[in-house]
Amino acid sequence: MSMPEQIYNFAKQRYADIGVDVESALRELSMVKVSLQCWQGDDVSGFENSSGLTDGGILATGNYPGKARNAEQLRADADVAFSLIPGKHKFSLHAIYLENNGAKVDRDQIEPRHFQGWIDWAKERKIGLDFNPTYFSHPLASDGFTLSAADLGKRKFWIRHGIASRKIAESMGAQLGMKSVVNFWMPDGFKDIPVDRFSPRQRMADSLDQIFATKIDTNDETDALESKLFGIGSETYVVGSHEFCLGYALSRNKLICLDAGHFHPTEMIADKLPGLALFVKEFLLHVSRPVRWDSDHVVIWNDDLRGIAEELVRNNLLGRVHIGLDFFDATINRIAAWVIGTRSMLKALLAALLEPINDLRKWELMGDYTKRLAILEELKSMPIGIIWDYYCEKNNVPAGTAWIEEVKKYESKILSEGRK
Ligand code: RNT
Ligand code: ZN
Repeated sequence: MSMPEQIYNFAKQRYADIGVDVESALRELSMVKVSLQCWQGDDVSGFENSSGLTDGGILATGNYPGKARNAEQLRADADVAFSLIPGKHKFSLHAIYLENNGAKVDRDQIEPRHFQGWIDWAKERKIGLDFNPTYFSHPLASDGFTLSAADLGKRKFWIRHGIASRKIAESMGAQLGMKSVVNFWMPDGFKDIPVDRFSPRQRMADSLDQIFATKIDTNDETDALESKLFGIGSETYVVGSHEFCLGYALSRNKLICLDAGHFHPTEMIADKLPGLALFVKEFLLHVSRPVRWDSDHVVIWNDDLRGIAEELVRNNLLGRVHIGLDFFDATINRIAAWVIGTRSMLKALLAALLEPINDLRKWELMGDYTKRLAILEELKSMPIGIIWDYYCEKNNVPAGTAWIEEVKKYESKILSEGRK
């Protein structure tokens, strides 16, 4: 049943009463692209071999049935997710999601042709693609070092992987007419107390410099660096710490990628956005949900997410941010995970777009913190759900809870076809 016009008009009027133009908020929302992470679809396994996620300090837990085992299945699953999310978005691939008819291609040998299936798929759907070199789940990463490895042969292998990845993204960007963001996340680090915290960073910076020395068309490709506080097996020391990545990004004109799970538990990435906005041109976000640690739970519409969306909107940063999702939960339906996370991200942005920000700023400047707090609190119970449902309907995707049934139907179908 679609929503009666009066209901939407009533909600719209409630916002107009506090000076908010709903139609213009929806227009802005429709321009936002969220990059859905391919790795939620198969627990970061990829299609290189059957061993799946190994080393790298990250962990997918759970054994919910029906995970995608090949690119075709993963694309079919992503199609279902996209059909339940309003708007046109992007898909983020890791290098291990290559297609080569079962034959082994090592990481330093990957080429655009190994991703042509993905590019054709994206083109048909008018979505963009982002890319990630994979610096984990590989014998040459199993001792915990890649771009910062002391062994030169190993380091060179990973440098070649970085260059190959950028070329693939360049081809994606050119073919799709939409810039592809390459995110460099290296798990390199020590479990226990190192005596030399400097040399690995020097080596990593040098490796990155070599990777970025290759000329790539900046209309088609751009690069980001993702920092991390710790990982499983790198509890004491991570080469790519926040200071390292931020220093590198600022000095080399690269994007900084902020992952919501990569900081101390009470440290929010939301406040880093206005903190950095004066100094960096663009950001990449890995919107994730840490629970006690970097657990990569499915993103929900909680205060952390509200905060991120508010800072993006209030500081006019939507044109300077690439919003990527990063979670991988194998205990629930993986398509539902994408849908829940992406819809939550969009709802948080909608809520931020529906704030009477100019008035709020005015009251803050006048020192009227009472009014500021009162209005912020009242905003939470404004009829945003009605606006959201209207937006979904307008974009021909299920409003409210109706999408859940669609996922269930698809699940029964693929399980009955024998997917385990
Ligand atoms: C790991 C990083 C990284 C990965 C993906 C799979 O802690 O967040 O972004 O999650 O590259
Ligand atoms: Zn991340």
